[in-house]
Amino acid sequence: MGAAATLDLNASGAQDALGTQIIGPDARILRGFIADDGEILREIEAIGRRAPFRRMVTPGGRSMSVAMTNCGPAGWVSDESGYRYTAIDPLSQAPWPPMPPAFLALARAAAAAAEFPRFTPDACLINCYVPGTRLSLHQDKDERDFAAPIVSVSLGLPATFLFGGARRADRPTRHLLEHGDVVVWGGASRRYFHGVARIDDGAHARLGRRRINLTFRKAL
Ligand code: MD3
Ligand code: FE
Repeated sequence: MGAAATLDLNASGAQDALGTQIIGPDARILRGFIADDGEILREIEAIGRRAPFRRMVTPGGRSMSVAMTNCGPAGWVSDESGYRYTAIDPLSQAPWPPMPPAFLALARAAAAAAEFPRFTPDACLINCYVPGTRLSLHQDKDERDFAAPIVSVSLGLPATFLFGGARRADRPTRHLLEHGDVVVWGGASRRYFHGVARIDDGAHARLGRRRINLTFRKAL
């Protein structure tokens, strides 16, 4: 996409013919990017059997409302001693399940569509929300490589994504994320504050009373 088109979309918040919406510097929502969710959903269930979703504890001692697991060489964990990436799942003491080829292909295709070729994630954090859960405003700062984008995949119940700015006080814009939407965050947006508003009650045809979000990262 040329510079002029980019500016147009930024100014209007409009969507191009391919369903791409630009919401910040190098941040794009690819609406309905997932053509076929079957294999992705089967892989999530398989990962959840080997590395069950669990509510992690923050360094402040509070249990997060979102349940999490990981796949890939590195997994994000939080406990009393802090946030970090580990090769080993602390629950099983085994490596995190490998990143399924279908996950890697999806993350790469989305990054390439958002003009980040050669994205090779080594971590996939999988968040599971039930109605009533939320993710408060935060920055993702535990990765080593801030030049790499983050690719996020929304599945199941819809959510309102809160997209702030470089400072916590920056008022967030709100963006509805639905099943099959993929968002790519790079450039300056990569360091912006963000969160997820409380999930409304409801049931999704494929996932029931759940929202699952995959975030692909280059952590190591
Ligand atoms: C913007 N997850 O896991 S995904 C997270 O829907 C997280 O589960 C949310 O924030 C979720 O850390 C939002 C979109 C997302 C992920 C990482 C970002 C947006 C981001 C990093 C920087 C800026
Ligand atoms: Fe985040």
